[in-house]
Amino acid sequence: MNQHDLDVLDEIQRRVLWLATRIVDAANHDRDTGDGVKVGGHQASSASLVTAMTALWFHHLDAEDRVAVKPHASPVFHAIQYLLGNLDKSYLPKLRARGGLQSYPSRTKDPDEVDFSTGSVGLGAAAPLFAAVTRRYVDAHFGARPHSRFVAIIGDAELDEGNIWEAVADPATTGLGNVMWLVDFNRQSLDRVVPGIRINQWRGQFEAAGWHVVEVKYGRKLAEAYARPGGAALRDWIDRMPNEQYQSLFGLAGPALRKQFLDGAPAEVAAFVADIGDDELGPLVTDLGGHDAQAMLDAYAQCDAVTDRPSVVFAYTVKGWGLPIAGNPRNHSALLTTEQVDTLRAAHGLTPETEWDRLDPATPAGIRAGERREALSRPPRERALGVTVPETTRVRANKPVSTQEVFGRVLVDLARDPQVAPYLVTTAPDVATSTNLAGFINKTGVFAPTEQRSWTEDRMLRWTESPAGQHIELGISEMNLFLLLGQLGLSWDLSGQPLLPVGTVYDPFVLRGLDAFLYGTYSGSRFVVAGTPSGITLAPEGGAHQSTITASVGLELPGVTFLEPAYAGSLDWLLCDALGQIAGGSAPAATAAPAEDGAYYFRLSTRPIDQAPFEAARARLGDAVLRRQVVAGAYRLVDAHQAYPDLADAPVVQLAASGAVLPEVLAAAAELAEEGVAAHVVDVTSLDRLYRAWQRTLRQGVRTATVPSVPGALRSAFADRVPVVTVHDAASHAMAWLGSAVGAPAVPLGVDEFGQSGSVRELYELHDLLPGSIVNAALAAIALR
Ligand SMILES: Cc1ncc(C[n+]2csc(CCOP(=O)(O)OP(=O)(O)O)c2C)c(N)n1
Ligand SMILES: [Mg+2]
Repeated sequence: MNQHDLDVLDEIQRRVLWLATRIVDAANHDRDTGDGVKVGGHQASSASLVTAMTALWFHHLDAEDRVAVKPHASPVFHAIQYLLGNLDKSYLPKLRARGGLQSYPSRTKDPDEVDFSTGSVGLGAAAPLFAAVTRRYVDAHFGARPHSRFVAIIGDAELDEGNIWEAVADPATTGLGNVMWLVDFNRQSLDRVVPGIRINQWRGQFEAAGWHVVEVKYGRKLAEAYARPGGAALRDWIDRMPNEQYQSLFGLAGPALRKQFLDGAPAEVAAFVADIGDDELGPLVTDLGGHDAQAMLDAYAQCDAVTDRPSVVFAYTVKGWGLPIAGNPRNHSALLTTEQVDTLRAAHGLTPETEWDRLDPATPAGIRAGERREALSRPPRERALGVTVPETTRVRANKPVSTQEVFGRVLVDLARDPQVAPYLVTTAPDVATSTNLAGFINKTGVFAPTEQRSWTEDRMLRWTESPAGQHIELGISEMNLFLLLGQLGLSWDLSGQPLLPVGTVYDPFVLRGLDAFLYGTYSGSRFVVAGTPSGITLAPEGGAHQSTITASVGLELPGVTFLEPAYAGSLDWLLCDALGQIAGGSAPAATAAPAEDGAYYFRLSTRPIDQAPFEAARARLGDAVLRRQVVAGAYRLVDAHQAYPDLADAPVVQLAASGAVLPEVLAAAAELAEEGVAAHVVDVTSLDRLYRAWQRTLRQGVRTATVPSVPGALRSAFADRVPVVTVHDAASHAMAWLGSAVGAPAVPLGVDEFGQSGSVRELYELHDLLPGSIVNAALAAIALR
């Protein structure tokens, strides 16, 4: 790049630095929230990346490239979008305000176009890597899309997060030449100067995983000094200096800085810097490459040249670069004072009247901004898949069968549907076969970027790997599972091709990937995940494998619909419905309040259960009514009035349950009938949909100060206002609210302690889930009335 262009970039980056600093300042000093809670923001973390990000958006990036921005650099991102003309001026004073710029980049909440949400450090780093995995899959199945580079801009202390290394190490992420990670190597985290010199360790870890590593360490001034006679000693000394000592230089000037810099240095270094003036020494030894635009652009170009593996650039930067808080070990959350901001404004040649201006379009910098806006604009993407998923498959079950088995069979059947099949993609963290994806894998194969030779013949499992395969196998990392599902579910946007992603995981380990699960749903991703097997019904596996709180997680996670069917017929309907909703690509949640818009979480079991009760309900209610109720969240599996007509005047109770425990509940209802109590049995297929329906009417009542009505789904399943017993192979709390929704006392039964190994019967006994306990709970509920 010639000097003129570098000068233009420099002018732009100065404005970016100013705006990013002022955006945070305005949030804290111009707005009165009236609540005494600090607003906050990160001027130092932002300043650190100004050069690298200006070089990206104002020179390097193309329209098809996708970038994750380190959470604390969101002010830099928005300043850039503003200067490009993609963000309205009115937002600039609204960082961290309701409806304003979000504290951290948000796909779903920010007014400008964010490619990847960030905030929970580590996840934003890995997301573009999995977006690239998704792109490789899309290109192989649907034809090459326009080339994209997937970039993650991350903090150096972010590399402490384990999920980063799980992502880097997984064979599914190898060989992705269109990925670049840019590490803001400012050697500071939140609390401290990062101890020691970690770069060698990190370089080794990346290289061992097959990555291309670039270091941008020195700026032009230092590079020139190194080239002078004796400069090698200076270089050696700076390279060996611990972070703590180096960082301490930023707070010093004059002779004090020289003394600190030379503390422990060989005599040649002292001699070399002897004729460098006190005023020049500080700027020289802190002249780092991450603030040299040309050096950064060269590094980006080096990454482009390496096309067979991901790249990582370590850009040596100064946290708080260009600000009075530069390099201060306590600067992470530090804010400039109003006086410091006034001084900075004047130093940037701005006044209170001009401080929020865009670059003058008549100047070279303004012209560049206009050109870059054009160059980076891209057409809108279509979210809907535009295929119809059938309401039901041909899967039927006449003998006892588990939901996990049915799940696998439904997928196999859908894999035969010529409309739906091409878009199905499954993934699992080394549990594909033990969660029943084998049938699907046998039909569709395992995805590999190139054809792989198969060395073994197994008639039960044909593990053939090729670019045509539709299962993406991951190593044992539930974080990677949810990160990949999250990106597969955003492929309509990030790769121009909607997909129908389905993942499986042992239910207890949903918690292991929970933050990535949350990350995907907060990003607006849509996918199906099956947690299977679940609960203490996984009896012999013991307490370490038995999930208890996952039902609550599914119920409470926004952007997730939690489903726990017990029977083949209801699972078939619910799974088809979930995929159909994803295929439909309904409107964002913000615009359509009651519409479901997110992921689907099925909690399943390996316990085979008798299907006759469901078929009896089908015969009683008819397919259409039963399906509507199953999809709405609950139906009466046994209607006591019809099942026990001679108990017309008996006390009535409702037994509500989800999933694998229904056989015990049915047995309890029969026992209760013998004791002269009429018990309805309600199969709750989606606790989540019931709760949401109830919440909606309650909220409506709260907001309009009117009496809430009982929602339809609850009314049809719980027609009587009579005592309730809830039975769940999960923490008892998740269903306990049903009593108050129905308007009657409730006794919740469930699993509130860690389990142990045993038989299903033994463990149900241990946790009071056998029919006898359910009967006693029903009598207690009646007594509570
Ligand atoms: C998962 C998670 N844990 C903790 C935090 C709180 N936190 C935010 S920034 C930060 C330090 C980040 O340091 P670094 O990545 O080096 O960023 P920079 O120096 O550029 O600010 C921490 C601990 C977080 N955002 N996410
Ligand atoms: Mg840092």
